[in-house]
Amino acid sequence: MDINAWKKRLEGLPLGELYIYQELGSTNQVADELVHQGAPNFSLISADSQTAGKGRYGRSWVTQPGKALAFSLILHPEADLIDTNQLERISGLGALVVAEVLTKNYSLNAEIKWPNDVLVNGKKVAGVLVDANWSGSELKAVILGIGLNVLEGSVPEIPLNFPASSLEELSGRIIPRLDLLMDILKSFLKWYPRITTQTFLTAWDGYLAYKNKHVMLLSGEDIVDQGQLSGISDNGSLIIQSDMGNEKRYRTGELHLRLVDRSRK
Ligand code: BT5
Repeated sequence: MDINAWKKRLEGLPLGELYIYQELGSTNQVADELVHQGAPNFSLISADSQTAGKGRYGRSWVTQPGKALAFSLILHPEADLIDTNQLERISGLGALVVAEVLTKNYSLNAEIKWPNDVLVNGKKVAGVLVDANWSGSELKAVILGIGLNVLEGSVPEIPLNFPASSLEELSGRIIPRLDLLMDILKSFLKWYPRITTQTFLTAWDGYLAYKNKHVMLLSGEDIVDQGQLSGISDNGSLIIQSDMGNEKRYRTGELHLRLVDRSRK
């Protein structure tokens, strides 16, 4: 990766400070340290590879050299733009911008598997990780991290928690990583000021995978609920018409979704 070329293109966007590395432990981790050093809004931390990439709840995310995108944005949300009860929206925003760019700019069949995965043709190609940076009870910053499997060889050859692939394998095309990053950042800059609007929720809802399908909501291996997935609520919760007969709303937490194949007995 040509760090200077990346910096030059990225300088054309209205971002904060730019930190572009060949290799890092975790871009979210470094972003967290930079918040303490006063890094401004929209600062970007990007790495060609990560040696300790983070997934949710202590899981890990693998970023192989030269194959993927791994980056984090530091956000200092204004109190009226987002409050601490709405961090789900930032995670939704990350997934929305990736899904929208893949669909509109690259004609891929992208969907959001609530809460934080982006699927193409049903396979996971990207994950979103939002970390909050607190100073006592005050929210200092939010870190939006995105990992995206771009080229063949980006998916690690280890057992994964969900079937995964790369954009190259799914589309047969080599998408230049810097072009894709520029597109995603532009989409982010467009959507971020609208994060409290109904337009944002409608767009997010529009990319949801398994809409009107029967799903299982799990916490680890435990089934929390089963029912038909209806959509996203006004506060970014997932709405399920539960098999128990009533409508249920779920906030992120350590939850994940599986499609239930009802054709199988
Ligand atoms: C996620 O977690 O999907 C969020 C991943 C966020 C990664 C970005 S990269 C930039 C920023 N800096 C960081 O340190 N992290 C963020 P989760 O839903 O918990 O999924 C994690 C699981 O995905 C792992 O336990 C593996 O099973 C699987 N996995 C790991 N690497 C993968 C990859 N490259 N492609 C697909 N699946 C992967």
